[in-house]
Amino acid sequence: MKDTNASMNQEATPIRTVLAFIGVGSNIGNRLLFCQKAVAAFRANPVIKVRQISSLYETEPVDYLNQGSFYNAVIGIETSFSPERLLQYCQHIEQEMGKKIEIPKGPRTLDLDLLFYGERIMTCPELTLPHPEAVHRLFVLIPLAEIAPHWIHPQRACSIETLLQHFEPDRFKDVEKRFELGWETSEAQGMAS
Ligand code: PH2
Ligand code: MG
Ligand code: MG
Repeated sequence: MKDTNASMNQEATPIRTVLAFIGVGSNIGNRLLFCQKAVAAFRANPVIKVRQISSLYETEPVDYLNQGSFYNAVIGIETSFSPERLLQYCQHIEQEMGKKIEIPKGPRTLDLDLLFYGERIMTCPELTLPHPEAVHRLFVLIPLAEIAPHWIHPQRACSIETLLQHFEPDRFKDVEKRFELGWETSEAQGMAS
């Protein structure tokens, strides 16, 4: 009896998990399908629980302008992976989808950006948290505000909703909702453009 209790207690030891947000983007080929496959790959990993999924938006390219429009979404996941291990898993999914970057910030089949890992702040050659570009990108902030409007940016010490208020109204037209939640399931396939 004693032994049983001991092993039960061990099994019940909570594993510390963190809420992380990941930006999903695609602008080559079947963009909807690549984004769907990304969500499926996160769901397939036992160390990751997908908690939130934004709508899927069609967005005008930024930074490198001579490329097609993107499909972008943000997902919220809970995981016990370290940031480095989570980044590795994101890169693994990107490779599976045939990501090849010929031009920096240029076209890609699938891009997965680690935006926030809890409140973690870090700067390494491989990974900076929070993602330094997130606050400048409406294609990140708009979907993120949909699933986590009150999330506090640990460096700006203000919410996503508040960050959005700093953008000129006419910039919002570059981020257009294409698919409501449910896009991540294969039934949405018929709607692909
Ligand atoms: N990603 C880039 C460069 N430009 N523009 C939009 N709209 N969406 C993106 O995901 C994006 C971009 C490089 O990762
Ligand atoms: Mg990116
Ligand atoms: Mg990237």
